[in-house]
Order: sequence, then C-alpha cells, then structure tokens
Amino acid sequence: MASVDKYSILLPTYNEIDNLPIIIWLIIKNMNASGFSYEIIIIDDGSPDGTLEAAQQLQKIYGEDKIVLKPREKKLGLGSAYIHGIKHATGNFIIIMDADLSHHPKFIKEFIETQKSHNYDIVTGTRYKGTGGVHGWDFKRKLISRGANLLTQILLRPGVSDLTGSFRLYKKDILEDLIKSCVSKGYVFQMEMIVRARQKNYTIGEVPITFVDRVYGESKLGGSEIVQFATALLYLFATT
Ligand SMILES: Nc1nc2c(ncn2[C@@H]2O[C@H](COP(=O)(O)OP(=O)(O)OP(=O)(O)O)[C@@H](O)[C@H]2O)c(=O)[nH]1
Ligand SMILES: [Mg+2]
Repeated sequence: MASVDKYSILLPTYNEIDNLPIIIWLIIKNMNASGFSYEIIIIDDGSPDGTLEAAQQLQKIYGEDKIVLKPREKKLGLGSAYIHGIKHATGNFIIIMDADLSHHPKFIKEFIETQKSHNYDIVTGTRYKGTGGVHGWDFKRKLISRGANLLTQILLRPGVSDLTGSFRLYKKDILEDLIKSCVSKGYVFQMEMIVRARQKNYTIGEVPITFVDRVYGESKLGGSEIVQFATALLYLFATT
C-alpha cells in the first residue's frame, strides 16, 4: 500500500536569491528520487534582493503543487515565519530547514526513514554525533555553538546532542503544540522546542548531518542572539 504521508518542507528566506534556485533543485531532485509525497512552502519576508521574484520563476518551472508561496510584507523573524508556513501546510509532517545551503536536502530521506522506524514525534539533524559535523565555521563560531549546546546539556539535560540546529522533521500536530508552549523568539527558539518536547515526553530521533557554512549572502548571528540565548537558557532552567 502506498504511504499516505505528506511532507511540507518550510523554507524561510531573507535575501537568498543566490541560494534559492539551487536548494529548490536539490530538494526536488532528492524528494522525487525517494518517492515521498511533498510540497515546498517558501516564506519570504520582503527580501530586497528579489528572492520572491526568483521563487515565482521557480514555481512556474516546478508547478504550484510542488512550490507554494506564502510571502509576508517585511522581515518579521524566523519563528513567526514557521508559524505562518505551518498554517498553510497540507502535509501531516513538517520539515524545517534553512534555505542557505547549510542543510543538504540529501539528508531528508534519512529523516523520514528514521521517523518511520520508531514512529518518532520529532527527528532532528545533529552536527554533534556520529558522522555529523560542521564545515566552514571559524573557531569563535564553533566555540559559541558548542558552548551553547554544552551549557544547555548541563543545565537542562535534554538528552539530545544538537539543540540549536534548525534542520528537523516534526509530526504536524506535535509541532503546533510545541510552538504554543514556546516563549522565546529568535535563534534560541530551536533549543526551547527540544526542551519542551522532552518535558512533554515526545520522542526524538537524531540523524547526523554535515552542516556547511553559507557561501552566498550574509549571516544574521550577532551578539544580541548570544545574550538572548543565555537569558532564555536561564529562564528555562529556573522554570522547568
Ligand atoms: N522569512 C524569513 N526568513 C528568515 C528570516 N531570518 C532568517 N531567515 C532565513 O532563515 C534561514 C536561517 O537564517 P540564517 O541567516 O542562515 O541563520 P543562521 O543559519 O543561523 O546563520 P548564517 O548561516 O551564518 O547566516 C535562512 O534560510 C534565512 O534566509 C526572517 O526574518 N524571515
Ligand atoms: Mg544559515
């Protein structure tokens, strides 16, 4: 019997005009090869570089059933971009990933197979286990990421090796439930999602991924993100 599962892949974009055609091509190539039913939802936040226009061209090439456009007027942040995307998702599973080619779509098949093998509620990519890794980051960035993960492990013991990554697969209803209970915005949101999932006894699988630093476009990680992360971590430590 054919699987009735459908995967809605959410791609939030802000100034990703150089990356979008490549990531879309790779997703479609990989998903078609693995035979799973899917759609790609692009949430562009008024990118000044013309990402939305590129997305419209791609929709013409690949079809409206494969590429769904749900743009917003201006840059409203990553967390709310996911919420916006989920509202329009028709799949029973949601996959979130970055559009900057840091996350390779070839891993999606493994996410899906891992989910199916244990009926996991969540499957998260991990850079810190097995064959996982990070390429192209300088020492400072590696230290920040490792430090954030280590500190969270010590304080909250979530038992998942990569808490700050954003390449994940969720059962749709579980993701909706988790989003409702999360208070943080910005990058720390990914960490809080896993911590809350553990509290609620949701099951989490892990797939080692190689993360490659973006080649095109600009990074948005700044000092304020680090402060936000530390604040949220302490909040969760105090309240959970
Ligand atoms: N819709 C939307 N997408 C965003 C926003 N901020 C970032 N993105 C997208 O979210 C994904 C992750 O953002 P990145 O800037 O790559 O963040 P990062 O991966 O932590 O950092 P770098 O790769 O170093 O830039 C990318 O696809 C961005 O284009 C936003 O406010 N709105
Ligand atoms: Mg990135």
